[in-house]
Amino acid sequence: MSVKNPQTREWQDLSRDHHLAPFSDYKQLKEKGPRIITKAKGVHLWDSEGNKILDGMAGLWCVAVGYGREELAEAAASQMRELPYYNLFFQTAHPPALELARAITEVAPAGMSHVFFTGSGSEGNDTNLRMVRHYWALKGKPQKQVIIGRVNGYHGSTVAGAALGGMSGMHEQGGTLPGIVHIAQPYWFGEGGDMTPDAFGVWAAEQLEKKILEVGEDNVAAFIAEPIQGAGGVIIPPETYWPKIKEILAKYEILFIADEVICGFGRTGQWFGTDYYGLKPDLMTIAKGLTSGYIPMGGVIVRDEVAAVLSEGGDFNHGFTYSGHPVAAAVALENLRILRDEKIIERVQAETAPYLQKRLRELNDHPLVGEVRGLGMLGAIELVKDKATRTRYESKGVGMICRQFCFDNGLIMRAVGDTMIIAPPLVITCEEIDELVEKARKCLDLTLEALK
Ligand code: PXG
Repeated sequence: MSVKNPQTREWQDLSRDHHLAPFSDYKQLKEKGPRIITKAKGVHLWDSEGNKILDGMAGLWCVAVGYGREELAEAAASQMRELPYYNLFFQTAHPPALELARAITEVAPAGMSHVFFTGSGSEGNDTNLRMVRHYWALKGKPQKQVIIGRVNGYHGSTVAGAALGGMSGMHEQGGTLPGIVHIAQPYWFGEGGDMTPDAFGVWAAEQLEKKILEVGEDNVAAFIAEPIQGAGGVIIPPETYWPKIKEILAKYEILFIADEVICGFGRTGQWFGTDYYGLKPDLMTIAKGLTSGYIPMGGVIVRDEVAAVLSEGGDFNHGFTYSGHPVAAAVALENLRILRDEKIIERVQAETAPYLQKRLRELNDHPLVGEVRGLGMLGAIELVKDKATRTRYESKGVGMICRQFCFDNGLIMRAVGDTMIIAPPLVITCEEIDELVEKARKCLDLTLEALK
């Protein structure tokens, strides 16, 4: 790649010589060098070559309130001056973490009034794994160990996160653990075959019951799922799926962990994905939108019945140096204040999400598009060779071609295989949505042209 700014080359050399990047094709990265992002404001990024890019992914699904919010910088700076660090271990605490715990439970579903803090979503899911097993041990059922996840679910990149998730590429690289099993995902477009979406939704949900019976209810600790799978490709389950899962969960004595890392804090137009679907989780994993990504923080929101058992249980031998970090907590508190006071989630629900969904669906008429689906501030565009039969192009990598065109034309859209996905900042305006959809159409045109 030729560069205009000599500093770009310097940074790319640093990348090649000193940096091991997360989730990247190392060979390709070495050859091409990374794009260097240098600043951001609102929903736009700038790279070191001076290109302005609309960030259709809110960073990695996290920058809910948009870039460049002074209040968040101020919250961090003033907390650093007051108390830059202390921990929550061994019978100590500090005001930001405690006040944040209360603020989170004020927006969480009723009956979930305790929070365990972590540094990330992955650590949140590690916490879940240990917490549910500890819970059942305290209840006198230590054999309840197995956790049921889903194929193509994403729960993070620590060993427990990778193992709970259903990404084969991660399992193959040391990401498995005993006592974790997976069931089918509710991905109608890719896997529904001849079934109607509704019939497929019921079928996919029934796999949970089948698995509980196969493993034995006495051995199952929990089921973990994202209300809408994000990293798996914005997979919005058929309408029959969650009601059927709810029915099954009510029948068996197992805990339900809703991984709200992507859906939480407004992405669906409700505070949590479980609010949108009317689910009743026992534990909810949170991260990303909690701080709008300005600083790392995650956690687990815990239902009162579970918290009550834990609180009688003596030591819980688990926690992180940065659990509830005061600076992160101060930023999260301010971020929640912004979400609440500026009625950002209300605006998503009433105005911008309906507009985004309407405009995105206009892309259905494009010859390359097999399906447009979306909900709230989430969207997916399936790229296909044949719409009617949902047939993909044989040559893999149509998504990557499209993604490159997007990048080169000032739009960040992610490719999951041949599925293009978006999750813009929640503060995106209708005019910016127009910009997003127009750029997306242009890149679909360029992709189609390149395939000819
Ligand atoms: N659960 C879910 C549902 C996630 O989406 C995690 C847990 C892990 O969170 P941390 O903070 O440990 O990364 C995630 C993270 C992608 C992508 O390419 C998605 C995530 C992370 C990185 C890349 O879509 N999700």
